[in-house]
Amino acid sequence: MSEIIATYHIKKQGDSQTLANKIAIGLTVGSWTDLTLEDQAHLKKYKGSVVEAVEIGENEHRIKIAYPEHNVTKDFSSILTTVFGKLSLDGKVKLLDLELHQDYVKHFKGPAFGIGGIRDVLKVYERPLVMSIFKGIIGRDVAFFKSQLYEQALSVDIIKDDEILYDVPELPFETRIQEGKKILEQVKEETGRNVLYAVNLSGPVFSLKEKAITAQKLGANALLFNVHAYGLDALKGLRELDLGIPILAHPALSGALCGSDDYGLDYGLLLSKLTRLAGADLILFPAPYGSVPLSTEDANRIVQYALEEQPYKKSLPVPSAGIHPGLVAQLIDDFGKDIVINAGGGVHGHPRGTVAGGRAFLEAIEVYYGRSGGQAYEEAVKLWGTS
Ligand code: 1AE
Repeated sequence: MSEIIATYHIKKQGDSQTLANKIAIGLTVGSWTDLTLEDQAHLKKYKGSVVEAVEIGENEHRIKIAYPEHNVTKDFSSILTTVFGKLSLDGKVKLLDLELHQDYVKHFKGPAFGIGGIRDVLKVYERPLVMSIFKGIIGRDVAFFKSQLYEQALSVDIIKDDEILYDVPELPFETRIQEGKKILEQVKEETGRNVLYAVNLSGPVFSLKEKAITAQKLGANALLFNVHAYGLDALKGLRELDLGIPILAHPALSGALCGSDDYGLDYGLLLSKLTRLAGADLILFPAPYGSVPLSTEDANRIVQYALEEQPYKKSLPVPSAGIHPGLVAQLIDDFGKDIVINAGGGVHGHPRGTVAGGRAFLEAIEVYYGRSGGQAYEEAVKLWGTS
């Protein structure tokens, strides 16, 4: 019988084993000793069991529970409701990890492209990729959108919508895709480079599949998705459409779900392990030294889960938030070559504007690999420094 093993950190008065037994029984068969022998025999295979119950401090416990896999269905909502539904409301309990059996995991597709697929589209293999973000786009018109997209596309590999830009009358989703496609074709003609533009897939949850299909028909070549505002199963559903378009998972809202030491889920678990399984090709997360820093441990775990060997493809980790060219060396040192370096203000805030801002990141990568940089990088370092 395969099992889902959940690891918790719990701050609560009481003995670890008693707390663990209560969870194992309470979140599965409900009671055990009160059952008749006949019911026990029938319900044995549905009963959770304690794998570990350790007191790690005063009123502080690490508890691992194994849940029978057939108690849940093949979706995140059932897993999370079983292992952390009511329990998440029961005081200081943090879900640190979930171990899923390979027989179960095969019901989840994981990323469609993965690292290799994204690199094949862009034809960039030997360096980290560079992504930039639309900035100051709210309230703007199509002419502004086209001009900012064109400027970004001249130097970076991927451009993402601002995650707070939805399907608004000034800049409708369909217009952004159609006009964006033309700009990217123009850039391809002028520079020979392939560039991805991730349009923000937004709106009522039950319209998402239809909108994703429309996006594909209109020629979108990437989707941005605020997965944690919608839930992991929404991402899983989009991935299962097999549209042949990479999906970028934005971390918006995840601070509320993962930010506390005592409550919620581990950042690595939610943003990376589960989001990769759900089908994200790119996983955005706040870098440890940016404007909304995560801890180094959280960031490392996110990257580790995105890149570890699994029967499904790897996701590209995307350290973000407050990133500028002076941080490129640190990012590559810390997370390696298979990352996407992502910046908004660090591109558009360059003293000579957006095109030079994107170029400064590429020059910073050149400098990292021992080749000569250039004026744009030097200007960026003068402005932002190297830490
Ligand atoms: C953690 C996601 C980062 C993001 O979406 C964003 O907009 C960053 O902007 P900058 O680079 O901090 O200006």
